[in-house]
Amino acid sequence: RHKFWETQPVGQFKDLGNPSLPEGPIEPPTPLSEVKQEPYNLPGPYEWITCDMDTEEMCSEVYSLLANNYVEDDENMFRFNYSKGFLQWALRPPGYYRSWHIGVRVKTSKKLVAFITGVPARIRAKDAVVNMAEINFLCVHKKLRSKRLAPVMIKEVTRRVHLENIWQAAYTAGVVLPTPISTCQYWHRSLNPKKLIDVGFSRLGARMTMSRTIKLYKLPDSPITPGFRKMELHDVPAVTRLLRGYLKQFIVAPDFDENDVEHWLLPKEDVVDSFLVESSETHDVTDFCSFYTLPSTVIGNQNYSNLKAAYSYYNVSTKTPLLQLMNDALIVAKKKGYDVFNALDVMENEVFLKELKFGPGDGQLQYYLYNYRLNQALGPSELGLVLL
Ligand code: NHW
Ligand code: EN5
Repeated sequence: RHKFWETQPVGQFKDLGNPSLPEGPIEPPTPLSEVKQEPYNLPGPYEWITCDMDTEEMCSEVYSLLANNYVEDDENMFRFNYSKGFLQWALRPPGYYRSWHIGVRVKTSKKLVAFITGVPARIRAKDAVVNMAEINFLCVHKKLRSKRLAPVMIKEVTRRVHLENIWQAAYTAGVVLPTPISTCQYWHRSLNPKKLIDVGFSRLGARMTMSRTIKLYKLPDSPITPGFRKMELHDVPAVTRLLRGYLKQFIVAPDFDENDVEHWLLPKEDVVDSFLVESSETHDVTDFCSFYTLPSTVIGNQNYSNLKAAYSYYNVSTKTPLLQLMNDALIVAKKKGYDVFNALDVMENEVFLKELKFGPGDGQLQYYLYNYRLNQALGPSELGLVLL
């Protein structure tokens, strides 16, 4: 069934629920001198390139490939439209390797036709903090699908990760492969219900009129919680402490230090938004919430071409109830012009989803580890990791 994935060091379906297999690395590292020194062979017309995401030209080429060929929903109505600024942010975290930003071009025309990336991350699984690659943005041009290019892309990124002496990876996908560590559900909270219905993202509920629907999703003009404000550079140490303390409870979670928090959570316009609650008495940071911006192209609509979506990222509540904190996140997202606020059922998100009028989407997200076995699948609430 999975001619490629059956050859890879990942949990196999036949081994599901076999407790005799040890947790941890599936295969040991090999000496670096034994890692293949040359790139894998591509079909004749194509060549590998390393993408320099510092340059505007390269960023634009990658942006266009993804905008036209990346992930769509199951009815092909929407396609992710990651912005250039988002791609630069996602691909250049602390300690990133340029060699992990991999493109495939047509030799003759130089046209970019495929892409895959990795970025380094420390991820804790149970008690072990493991150096991993987070793999994302795997994309093959629509006209080159089903030619088994994806396995070559995956083997090449694996080789380049190995060359940095890293032997594990984490990735998510909408499709089921051997074998998920967890299956998560997407939930959606309408902020601009009229537009969402007009573009076919959502439907008018049974026994609902447009005006009742608009009223149902109405939100206040500004956040409710006293001391709720945008995160600033000087907050990095306090947010790092808060987040590290919070993420300890999950079975799989990133191990963020201050550099990571500065990169991944300091607000960046139209890329990532972060807010915190500062106590008026102690000036302590007691609560934190964040979301990233990922618009989608609306594929065949007369009236609209884009959907502006916020995706729940990392949230921590110690004093403000999570429900109230996330309601404030919805309020600021609405105020900033987002059409919809999306979230997965990871971490403690279950406690606010239904209450804050999120509804389940038609999409799921599977989480995977490469070359690392966990003995049983995790519930979404045991996951403390959000990939972009
Ligand atoms: S998930 C988003 C993936 N991208 C898209 O869905 C964009 C639209 N689709 C495409 O561009 C986030 C193509 O359909 C792609 C497949 C390129 C997806 N992950 O070339 P063939 C990520 O980026 C397997 C992994 O003929 P294609 C995460 C499939 O099961 N494998 O197909 C990426 C089959 O193998 P099998 C996937 O449609 C994680 C083989 O590819 C997959 O022309 C990557 C068919 O290849 C997916 N999303 O191209 C893994 N989709 O065994 C990283 C299909 O079943 C692993 N396949 O025969 C770790 C590496 C690092 C390790 C370091 C130690
Ligand atoms: C790796 N970083 O299917 C990412 N999205 O539900 C790659 N559905 O937006 C993996 N089909 O349910 C990506 N509206 C996997 C996800 C791929 C994209 C995807 C789903 C997630 C989605 C929308 C639109 C469906 C359009 C028709 C959806 C219903 C919203 C409704 C709002 C009101 C309350 C009930 C729900």
